[in-house]
Amino acid sequence: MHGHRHDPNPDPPSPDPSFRVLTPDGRIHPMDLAALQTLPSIAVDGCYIVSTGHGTSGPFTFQGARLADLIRRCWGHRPWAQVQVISGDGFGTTLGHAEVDREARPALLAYQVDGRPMTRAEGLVRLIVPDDRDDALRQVKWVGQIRILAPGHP
Ligand SMILES: Nc1nc2c(c(=O)[nH]1)N[C@H]1C(S)=C(S)[C@@H](COP(=O)(O)O)O[C@H]1N2
Ligand SMILES: [Mo]
Repeated sequence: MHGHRHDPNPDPPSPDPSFRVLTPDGRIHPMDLAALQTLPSIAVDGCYIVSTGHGTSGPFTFQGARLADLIRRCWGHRPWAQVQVISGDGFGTTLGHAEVDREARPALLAYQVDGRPMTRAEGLVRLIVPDDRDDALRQVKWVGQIRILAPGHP
């Protein structure tokens, strides 16, 4: 997994928006758009994609499932420490409870933008960390794998 690419990749790694969730017990939970859409849907407005190298876009209203709800669906209420969200092109980020469990403007897995379905080229399914301002480093397009790490994981 690599961090910042100053030239963000414009090309989806594959046409299929399905992804997998890996839980600390070693299980793999396949997820597709239909499964994600069975979770409660929330909309977060006033989101910007910020990058020093190539400007800012937005504001956007992103809509999708809370990452917290997806974690709960796959891992219940068992403890976890961090969650890695990695795309098919190797871009990724690590989140903790601060971004995931907040009541207002939590991290979400977006499948709509400005009230219409997001295209694959726009990042479907796209991680949105709504108030992150650090060069779009956490706005992971084309989520491919979500890895839940237990407390004490190295
Ligand atoms: N999968 C993936 N997501 C990514 C990137 C990338 O290269 N691959 N680049 C990031 C960076 S640096 C920026 S600025 C934004 C650009 O988002 P946009 O292509 O929607 O403008 O995507 C972010 N998410
Ligand atoms: Mo960027």
